[in-house]
Amino acid sequence: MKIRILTLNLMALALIIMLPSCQSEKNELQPWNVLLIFSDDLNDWTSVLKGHPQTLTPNIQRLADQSISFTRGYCSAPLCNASRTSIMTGLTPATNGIYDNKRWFREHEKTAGLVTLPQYFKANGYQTAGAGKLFHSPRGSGEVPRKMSDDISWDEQYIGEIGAQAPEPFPEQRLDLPMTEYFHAFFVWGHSPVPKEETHDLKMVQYCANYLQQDHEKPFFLGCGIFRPHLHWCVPEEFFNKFDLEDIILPEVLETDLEDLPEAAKKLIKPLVHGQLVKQDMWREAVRAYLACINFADYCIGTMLDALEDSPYAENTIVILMGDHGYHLGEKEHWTKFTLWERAVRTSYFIKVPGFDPGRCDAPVSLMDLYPTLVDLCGLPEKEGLDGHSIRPLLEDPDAEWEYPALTWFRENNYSVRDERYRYIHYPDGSTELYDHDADPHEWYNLSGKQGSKEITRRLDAWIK
Ligand SMILES: [Ca+2]
Ligand SMILES: [Ca+2]
Repeated sequence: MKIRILTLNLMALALIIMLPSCQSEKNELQPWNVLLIFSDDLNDWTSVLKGHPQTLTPNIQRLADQSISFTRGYCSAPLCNASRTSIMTGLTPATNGIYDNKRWFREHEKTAGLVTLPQYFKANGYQTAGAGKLFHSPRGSGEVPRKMSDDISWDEQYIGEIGAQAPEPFPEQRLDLPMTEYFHAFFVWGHSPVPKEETHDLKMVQYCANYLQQDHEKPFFLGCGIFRPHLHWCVPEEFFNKFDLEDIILPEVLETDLEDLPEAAKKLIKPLVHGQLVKQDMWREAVRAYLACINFADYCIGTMLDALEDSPYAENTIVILMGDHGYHLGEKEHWTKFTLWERAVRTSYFIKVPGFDPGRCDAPVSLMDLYPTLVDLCGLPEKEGLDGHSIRPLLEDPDAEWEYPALTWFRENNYSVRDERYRYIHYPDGSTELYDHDADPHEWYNLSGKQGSKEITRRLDAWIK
């Protein structure tokens, strides 16, 4: 009898040892669920990162108060498709070959069979549900609507009308610009004609809220892709009314900022948009419209957090909130994304893990690190071949040693390396920029070629090579 009990005890011990580490510590409510919230084109204009002094983001603050807030969270590409493909595949654009918004990874031989982050959870016992804009699949053609999704990644989906840019706005302002169709069609802001409950974003959030009210036999991975503050900047009037146009503070700029930029950098800038906005006295209006859309996204996030808190999954769900890249609103006379400066590649990035202490982490991390991090946290088998690194050590101790810089590509051969202090940028013609964030948080003064810069640029460049 004694021998049998001993054998049973040994078996139990062996089982405990065999369980993934996260299942034996921190929290008895495992396996954990995952709630991944994207906010499209959200830069660092949150109350946490203080990218703009007037931003109103009480719900993001509420989540941050329970999370590790990454003050240096960077995309691997400063545009939707390439960034999201990198996040979802755990690979850099240099590895997966997806640098732009046109190529869809499922349509290319080399990447068609990649297993995405949610797909990997699906293959390892999770139920996956995706709502709204999580992927950025190519534009639909003819009668085929744009889906912004990857069917194989999800057990169930709510696509809604997110890709349609709707609800159709009543634009107060539509810039009359002699420029490309793209900007003429997109650079629009104004009040949305429908009440907030009827907006596509909140309908999508409602789907997620309903999902959280259901009983789920398996642990789940729920993706919630909020479309704002992406253009058009059209949200219900109440969100605009929170910001007095006369009082809007413009981003800080240096008049001579472009003078020390290489030609390759200047080519990325859209001075036409900026020039017209200034000439037509619309810079403030545009900033207000972006702030209104962030506040609307924050409202959606709050609705999502309320739903989680009122659900049976409040205590055992990992919550991630991230933008997919940063955003310029006139800095360096540039608008939108598509550059390698801090403005376009830094985004808001928060991860809440049940039982982990909240805090701030200043280590440079990549959004691409999310894949290995979630696999690690949830005790899934290690996924071979990912480019990112699990940031679990930083979630457990935000001051932990972290050796990796954040790498970003824009098209092939434009790339940037960011460590805790410096940003280094390299263009295809060999020209470079270097900024010291300790002295120059706005990246106004290009140190490339200056005394002492060579060693720093060589060290940072080696990460790409
Ligand atoms: Ca985006
Ligand atoms: Ca400059």
